[in-house]
Amino acid sequence: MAPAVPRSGDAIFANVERVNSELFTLTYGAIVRQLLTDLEEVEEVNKQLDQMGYNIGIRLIDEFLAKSNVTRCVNFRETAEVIAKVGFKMFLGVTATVTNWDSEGTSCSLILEDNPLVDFVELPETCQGLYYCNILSGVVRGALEMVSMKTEITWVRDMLRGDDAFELQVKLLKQVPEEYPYKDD
Ligand code: MYR
Repeated sequence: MAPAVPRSGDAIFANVERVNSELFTLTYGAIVRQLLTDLEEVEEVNKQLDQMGYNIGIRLIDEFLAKSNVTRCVNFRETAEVIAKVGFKMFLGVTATVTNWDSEGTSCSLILEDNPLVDFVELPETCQGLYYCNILSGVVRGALEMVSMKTEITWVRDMLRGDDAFELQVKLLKQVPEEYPYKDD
């Protein structure tokens, strides 16, 4: 039966967004499940998810730069804020908090209190070593490599392992200066 009061456009869009996000979450879950079946070893699945993320990240950076209008960051601190507030929002629908900076400003943590990838997810005993969200670390690593930053990314906290948040440590290993493509003669 049709609703007596038509839903407003906003409500319909919110609903479409929710359904898209659920579909995305469930699709990711199906991919992880398939990898577990095919690869058998949890360590191999972790590697594969990271590699898939990396492959996505090296392509996603173009879309990110085009859509966000973000210009060159002055330092790694600014880059981390851009990833947390603009990148995560754009592709995951949530923002992260940047914290735990080292004194050189080359290592920090991105904290996610809310992570749509893990809605409906519970890890069975046999998957305790799984980094379920490893695709995210791969995406960030790939995207940063495309803007000349080599990074090492590690999960420090994981809610699926009983922690109170997701914490990704991002370490800048090397920043390759970009070469100016033309020479003045
Ligand atoms: C620059 O200094 O060139 C700007 C660098 C901005 C890098 C932003 C990378 C965005 C990564 C998005 C990750 C999304 C994960 C879901």
